[in-house]
Amino acid sequence: MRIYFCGSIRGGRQDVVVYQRILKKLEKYGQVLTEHVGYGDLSEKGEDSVGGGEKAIHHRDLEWLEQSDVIIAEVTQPSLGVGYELGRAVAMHKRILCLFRPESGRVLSAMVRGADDGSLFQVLDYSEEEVEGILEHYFDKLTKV
Ligand code: 6K6
Repeated sequence: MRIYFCGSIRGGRQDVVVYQRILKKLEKYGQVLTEHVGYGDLSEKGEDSVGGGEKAIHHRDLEWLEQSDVIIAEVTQPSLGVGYELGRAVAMHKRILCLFRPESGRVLSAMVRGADDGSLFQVLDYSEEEVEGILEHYFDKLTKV
């Protein structure tokens, strides 16, 4: 299974430790195409370490999105890029799970929460210590679909 993980880069790196925890778990379920989202040394500038500039990043990420079987997005830290990826993934009819931590004090965008259709697009509220269990449950159900 190919997994595309979305998390904030230029939107702010406050949750990088949570991204790393999610990525560690996701690796058990398949090939994660976007491990770089969890890099601890990546700043909010989101430097282009691969070369080719922002067009190349956009092009490559959309190719990975096309190739992915499931998209997991941590959406607590608002990010334009993650919102964009989610919109593109919906248009591709991809299976999407958004994870949000209400204890952050934030309120999730209505455009994300309102997209939950109980099937292909799901939004789950969670607290950090629950994340592994939530992913186990999600992927268990997915493999039985
Ligand atoms: C190189 C190594 C790590 O990061 C880079 C360069 N920047 C990006 N590389 C790959 N994907 C990116 C990069 N910047 C943003 N994205 C994508 O947008 C990721 O898949 C994230 O899910 C999302 C973050 O968007 P912003 O708006 O918070 O940056």
